[in-house]
Amino acid sequence: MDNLEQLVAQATADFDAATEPARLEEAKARYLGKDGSITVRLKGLGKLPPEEKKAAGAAINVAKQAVESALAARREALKNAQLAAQLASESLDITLPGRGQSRGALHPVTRSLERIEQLFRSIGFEVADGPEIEGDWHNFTALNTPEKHPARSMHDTFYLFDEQGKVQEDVLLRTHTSPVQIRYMQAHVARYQHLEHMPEIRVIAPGRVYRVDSDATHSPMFHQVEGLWVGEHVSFADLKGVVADFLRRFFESDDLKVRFRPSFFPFTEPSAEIDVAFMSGALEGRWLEIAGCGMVHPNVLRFGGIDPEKYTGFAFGMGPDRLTMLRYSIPDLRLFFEGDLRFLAQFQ
Ligand code: 2U9
Repeated sequence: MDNLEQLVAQATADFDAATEPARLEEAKARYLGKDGSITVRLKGLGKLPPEEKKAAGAAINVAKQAVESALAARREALKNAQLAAQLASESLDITLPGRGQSRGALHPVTRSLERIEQLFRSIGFEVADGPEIEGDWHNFTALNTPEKHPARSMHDTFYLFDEQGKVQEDVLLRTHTSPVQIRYMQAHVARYQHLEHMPEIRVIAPGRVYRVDSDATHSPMFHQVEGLWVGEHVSFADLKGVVADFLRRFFESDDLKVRFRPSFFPFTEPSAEIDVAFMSGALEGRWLEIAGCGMVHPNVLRFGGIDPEKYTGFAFGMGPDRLTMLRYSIPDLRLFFEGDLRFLAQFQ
């Protein structure tokens, strides 16, 4: 390849044919490397007669510069092509729709509890709460539950262990929310006992309660809402009116049938179970047990610091878990407490 112009053209063609940097460097070596054709020519200058050296050297250097700039241009082109390929493969399509933010929702039992609280607040009740770890006195004694009552046994109630791992006989997980009302009565009396006419007590106590029990309709932890109304002339008729009105509003059913069936609880006398019957829907015409109630037992009023000769009161208790099951036709109570989003997401 004597002709330098040809050599430059060939080098440029070789460089352009290299599609990867490694191939390009190999091509470079053939021209500019230790034994490359440009280098060999420069080395050969020494053998030329002095009068030819200058012109030949200048011509080779022009060719060398042309090869070097062709090489630099190709290096730049390969680098740009590689960057373009990388950008294309790593690019984000910002026109894709986003994955969206899924919305949380309240637990169905929480929705029922909020609804119950709102309905009772609307007729002048306060909402109270208290500890879930209770003492034997507040949970049982003050509620007129006899010493040997089965509810007090380890079979029915969760007792707490002390630091030595021994069962503490008087520390337990509350089995109902009634201790809240006992505490409420005591605080109310302490606040108003100097008055000739103590203001009425109207309070509901919603919250978690615990019993040793587990099947499709019983969970070891469940919810209760208990209500208490104490005043100078509170009667069973008031109890029937408040409870029936609440149930009709809760189930949004004006023609809901409500009946009171005589029963027994240690903390109320007389006592009744409350049944409802829907006039439409899947459960139409069937009586369902839904709550319990009664006039507060004089002993319980006394434990709360209230004179049963002067005051009477009614109380009721219901299970919002069960009310929620009925409202949404849910067959198994345990679904509420397993945290399965496929179940919970249905109540948005
Ligand atoms: C005080 C005095 C009396 C609350 C009452 C019931 C009847 C009752 C059940 C309903 C469904 C428990 O969750 S459940 O299984 N409750 O039948 N509860 S009277 O009586 C009280 C409460 C507090 C100071």
